[in-house]
Formats: sequence, structure tokens, C-alpha cells
Amino acid sequence: MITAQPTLCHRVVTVGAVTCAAIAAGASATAAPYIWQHSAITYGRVAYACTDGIRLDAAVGADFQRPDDPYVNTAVAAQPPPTTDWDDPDVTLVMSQPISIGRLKDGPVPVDVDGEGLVAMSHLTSSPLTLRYQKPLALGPIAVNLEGGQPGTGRVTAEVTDCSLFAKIDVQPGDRKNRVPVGRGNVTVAVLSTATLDTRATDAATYRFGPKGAASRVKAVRDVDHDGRQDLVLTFRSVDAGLTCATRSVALAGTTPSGGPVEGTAPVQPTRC
Ligand SMILES: [Ca+2]
Ligand SMILES: [Ca+2]
Repeated sequence: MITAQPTLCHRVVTVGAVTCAAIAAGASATAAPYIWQHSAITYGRVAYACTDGIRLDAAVGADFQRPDDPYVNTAVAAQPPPTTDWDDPDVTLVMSQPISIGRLKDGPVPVDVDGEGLVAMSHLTSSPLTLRYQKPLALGPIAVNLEGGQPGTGRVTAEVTDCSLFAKIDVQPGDRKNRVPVGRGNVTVAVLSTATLDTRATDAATYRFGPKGAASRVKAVRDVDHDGRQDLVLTFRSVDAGLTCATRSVALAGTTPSGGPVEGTAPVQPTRC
């Protein structure tokens, strides 16, 4: 059995059982989202479409005798999904990114492709590809293709849910250098609201911060970036967060009302070292 271990969702590649709530919420909205889709050469399956990008499992059919090792191409995403060929001038590509899918050293393996049964794959991602957001997305369907959006190639669709599309956080609001105390003191982190996510609606208790995953001690609401949207402001103890003099970036992770992940990272400058 081949398994994939996405950062925040756990599921098995061989059967299309997705246990990420963000995907489950969108799955009923479209006819066939989140499936492996045959495109003559490649197959793809969206793990989820939130946080900092779209997580995608990808594979190449073994009957495609491409000598490349690994399979190198370009993944693209379009929103809204094209109704005709990808070279339609009305198609809006919202992402375009080089991809590389490693060749399986021990030869092809069978993978259960929805609608196709077991298909032998010569190349398979060991963990999901991340197509990073290059512009804000609308809530709704998005189409992803692994072959540069060439006309006639297959695509897989996904639903963009109420995730923070860029997962913006502001560590120590008001301090552009993000100076954080080490050994004592508190760190304040604002989870910035966006056009698609009111962070006030997220549960402060779900957030974990820093290497040690600290829970917040104080929750407040204010507009820290002065964009007219109220932001969720959380305070953590530096010691609880596990910040050290070697810490150069921090991460904050929480959960949206529909169960989707919110992740943010930011560089920091340790002080009192
Ligand atoms: Ca700051
Ligand atoms: Ca704001």
C-alpha cells in the first residue's frame, strides 16, 4: 500500500477516502472533485485546496514510455475551470509552476484510480505537491492540470473553501522586525482577516504556535493592518512556544469553521539572547 502524508490531512492514496474536512465541505458542490483524472499521461488528485496552496498527489502512467527521470512538466490551475480547451483565450490561469514527479525505482506500482480501476504508475509523488498561490483565489471550483494546460489534457477540479488563502499572520503587530523575546515574555500574533476569511470566526482554541505548539493565553480582536477588517490577535508565552535564540521563523496553525486548516509562517528576530 502506498500512503501519502499531507501536512494536515491524512489519507491513503489507493482509495479516494479523503478525511480533510475542508475538502469534504466542498466535495458535494461539484460532480467529480478530488479524483484521479486520466489525461493520457498523468493523473492527479487534489488533497486539499487551502492554506498556502493546493496540495496534489500526482502520478504518471507506466504505459507512457517517457525516458525522463523524473517526469518534469508544468502544473497550472485555472479559475473558473475551463469549459473548453485550455488554450481558450478566456481561460484565466491563476497558477503556473514547474513540477517534478519522481520515477519509482522498484518499477511500476498499481494505484486505484477512480473510474479506471488499478492503473500501473511509473512515477508517483511520495508526498503531495504544493502549488503555491500566486494570486488570491475566489471561493469556488478550480481546475488543475499537470501538463502545462495543453489543449485536450485532463484536469482535476477542486473546491476552494474558506481557508485563509495566503494565511497571513503578523508577529508582534507594530514591529516590522518581528522581534520576539526568548526565555520569558509574550509574543503576540495577529491572524489577518481577508476577503474570504473572517478570522474572528475561527476558534482561538484551535491555534498552536511555535516549535512547541503553544496554545494562546489571551485572545483579542482589532484591525492591526488597518484594512477595515477586524483581525484575531492571540498572545502566547515565548517559553510555551519553544522559541530559542536559533529560531528564525515561526508557524501558527489553526482551524476554520468548516474544519479547514489555517497556516501562517513569518520570520522572526530573537531578542534577549
Ligand atoms: Ca510584525
Ligand atoms: Ca485587518
